[in-house]
Amino acid sequence: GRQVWVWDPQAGTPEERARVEELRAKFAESRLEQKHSADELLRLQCEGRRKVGPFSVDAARLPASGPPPADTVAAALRNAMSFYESLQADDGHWPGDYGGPMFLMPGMVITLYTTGVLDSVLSPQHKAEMVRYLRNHQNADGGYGLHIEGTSTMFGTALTYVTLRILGVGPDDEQLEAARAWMHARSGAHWITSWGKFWLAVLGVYSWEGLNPMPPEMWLLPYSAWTGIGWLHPGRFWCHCRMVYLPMSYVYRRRPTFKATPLTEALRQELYPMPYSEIDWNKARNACAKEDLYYPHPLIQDVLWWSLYQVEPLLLGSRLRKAALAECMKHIHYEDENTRYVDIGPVNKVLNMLCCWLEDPDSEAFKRHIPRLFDYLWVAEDGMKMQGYNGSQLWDTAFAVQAYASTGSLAREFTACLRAAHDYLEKSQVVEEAQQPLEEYYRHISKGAWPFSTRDHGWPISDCSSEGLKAALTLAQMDSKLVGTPISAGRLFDCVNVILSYQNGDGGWATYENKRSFELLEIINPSETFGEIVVDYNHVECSSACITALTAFRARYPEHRAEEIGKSLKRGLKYLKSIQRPDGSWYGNWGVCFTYGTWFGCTALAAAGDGVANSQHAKAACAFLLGKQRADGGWGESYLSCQDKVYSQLEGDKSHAVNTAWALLALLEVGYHEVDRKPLDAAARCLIQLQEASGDWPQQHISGVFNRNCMITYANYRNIFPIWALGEYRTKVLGQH
Ligand code: LAN
Repeated sequence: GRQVWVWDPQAGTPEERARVEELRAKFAESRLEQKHSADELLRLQCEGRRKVGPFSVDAARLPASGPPPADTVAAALRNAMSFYESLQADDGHWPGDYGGPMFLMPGMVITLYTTGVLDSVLSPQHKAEMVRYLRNHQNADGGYGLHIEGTSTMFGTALTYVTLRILGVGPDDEQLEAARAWMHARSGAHWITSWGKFWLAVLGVYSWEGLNPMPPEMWLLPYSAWTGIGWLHPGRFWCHCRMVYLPMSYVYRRRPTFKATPLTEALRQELYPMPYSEIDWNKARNACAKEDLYYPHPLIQDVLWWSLYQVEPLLLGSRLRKAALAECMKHIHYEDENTRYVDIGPVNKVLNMLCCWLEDPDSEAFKRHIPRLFDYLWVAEDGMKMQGYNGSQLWDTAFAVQAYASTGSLAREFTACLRAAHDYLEKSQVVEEAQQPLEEYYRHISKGAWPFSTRDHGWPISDCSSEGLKAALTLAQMDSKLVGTPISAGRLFDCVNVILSYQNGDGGWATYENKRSFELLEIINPSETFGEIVVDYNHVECSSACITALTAFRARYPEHRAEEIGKSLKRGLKYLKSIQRPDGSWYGNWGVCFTYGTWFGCTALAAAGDGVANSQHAKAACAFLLGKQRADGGWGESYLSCQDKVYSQLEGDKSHAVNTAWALLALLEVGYHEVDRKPLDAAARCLIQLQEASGDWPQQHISGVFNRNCMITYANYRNIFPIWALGEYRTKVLGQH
């Protein structure tokens, strides 16, 4: 599953290279209207791999109303599936763009610069592609967003600014002048969010005095809840939050001052409208541009940081400091080794690398980090970006399998593709626990789980395990001579064990671990731009995926842990119903947004036998969705839904293929076609109309989200979900099996 882009000067024919330039130029021209690359470079690379098709679909001849003819639906599906198969990698997964956030690459570039390895790690071509990317994603007002679709923020602007400067762009560059003007008009770069302050301090263009305390001594607190203070132990935080603040607090306590360079001297002048020496660092601690503020500090936080700030000088010189730093490094090395230096995400990846260097610049650990940086980089026609994870390999593969299988007899034409995907599933299941003792490192069990990306990464996740399990069970029902030998029962039992262990006391499921603390702890979230990062909360997606996986498993292995599974499902369903909103929808936490959440909600209802015929919950969900259907038969939801938590329609008259697919799937799950098939016919027609002649769907607005406020690209969704929805529509409504 590893995805690494390598520069090959000999690659491609002159015509192909001309096509690449054309794609790049097309993107650069359209960047202000269309901020997503369509991964066309990847598609270009895969041209010629297509085994069958293309199948012509004459969308123009679709009847204006009524159901799309069965042969048109079949042709659209064949076209889509044969196209998508051509993008599959040899090992069975689907590579794709997982970019979107704009605050990731700066951390990597700053780390490489301060550790002195920038030029030996990044080739001139890497740098050129990174610069291309950053240039392409500037907003019309000169600033940069938190993510590619976002309005300008200080976090995006100041970090992108310094990154471009490190990558060799001069201060007189027109784009940088505009970015500088944007910052200066808003008081200056010291109004950046706390994570931005951290990176600027590492680079030496912001003072450590201007940061709120991040004491690594937290790691020395007792963990036990009986002590009271144990509730504040970082081991209870959401793993992403814990894993980011671990290395950050290490660096913060060491307060390294890197050698000033002419560039850092220049940046001290460029970033602020006033002389550097006149900045009031104590005041800057809590300054945050209004454009960035999503989760303002509650008063109690300011009091807490103020008090800690007063004792900071004592801690800096204390004996505790040494013990705290040693404890942090112990956990950092553990994380590095257990993820084979991939690390849980893009933020702690580069932070851990920096810590290893601070500990010992010649260390083996630091060297081992370097090749794994490339796992996070991705090239598309908009340039090179740092992705939000080392890819979404397992997640996409598990969905793709279920999508293909939903097409009934058509799936049998794509068994080679399914076989390869099966192989990927088999190879990426986590079969060993992380290093023991798990409790000492606050790790949940992993044996039997599936990760989001690759086995090397290996962090277990509740819904990835569940989607992996469902995909494995789906394949086990097919002809093993065609799709490969099923994964052994023992390994599926291990997976079920993990899924059961994840269920929380209130019946819901969170992401990587159990919920270890209270929601109230969120009041110490200091990030300003991200919401709900401190605790591993329950989610409709995770809960629904676990419910449907356990249901599918029980149907296949009715004897295994029958009583436990029965109880778990009851509690799970009760929880899931309890979080349905009064309007019938569910709020989606990881996709845009109510259409995504409601699809998961409906899938879980259906697994329990709840449908429009017998369940108020299902009826309410359908009423919600139908109320949002658009004139073209589709759905189109804006990412603003995620941050505002209120349904927001996309502008324009074109619906979004991915939202439309989710809504259609949700309605089919709970059997709305038995009440009235017209809205479903219209949705299917809309999907066919949106499809391109190649079988692909266009990359429309961004579909993924995390922590309420930051968006992330799921390039594979535009293929997977329309196939899945049309597949279900074909079998359930048109009755073609
Ligand atoms: C992901 C990606 C996958 C995603 C799903 C499996 C889709 C979801 O159902 C559960 C949550 C999870 C695992 C998830 C959590 C947050 C992640 C890890 C990400 C969105 C990918 C990037 C993001 C991470 C937090 C980015 C770094 C930023 C921080 C605020 C630490």
